[in-house]
Amino acid sequence: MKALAAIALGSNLESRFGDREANLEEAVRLIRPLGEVTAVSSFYDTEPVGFLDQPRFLNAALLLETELDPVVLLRELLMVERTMGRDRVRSVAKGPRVIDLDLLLYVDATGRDVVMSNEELVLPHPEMQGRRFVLEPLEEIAPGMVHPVSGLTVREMLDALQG
Ligand code: PH2
Ligand code: MG
Ligand code: MG
Repeated sequence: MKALAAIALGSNLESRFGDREANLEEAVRLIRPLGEVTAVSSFYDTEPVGFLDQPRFLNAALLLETELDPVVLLRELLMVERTMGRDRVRSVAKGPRVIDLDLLLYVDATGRDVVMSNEELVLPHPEMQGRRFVLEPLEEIAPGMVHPVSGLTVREMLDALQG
């Protein structure tokens, strides 16, 4: 058994690859060598959340079976962001970006849900349960995946948001 990672994707700027859709497609292409991409959600056009004065996002989620441990996987995802031209040094926090890749959930090769927190990585992603733009795409491909702290499934977390 390999580990299973749930990853969120977002884009709200054009890049040398093209529009937001082209950016998500390029990111999926660059993630493929990190393991086996077993599902990719539809792309969702979403209202910016948090920092409102920025273009609308295109959001998606994917599932990756991988042999990389969570921190190594995170570093690879950040490398994909950089390869695609994301500049974290000069950008506004939560502001416009060519590509954002967030590691949401990680189930290790023995089936254990990873819960961890250090300066490099927090798992599960601390904001996932409050974000419709994360839960809606993830629900499409992994409705029964469980948040190991709350015990809620992705579908239940989404239902709790629509309240
Ligand atoms: N990402 C943010 C802040 N706000 N809003 C939407 N709709 N989609 C995002 O991916 C997003 C956001 C910071 O990562
Ligand atoms: Mg993010
Ligand atoms: Mg991010």
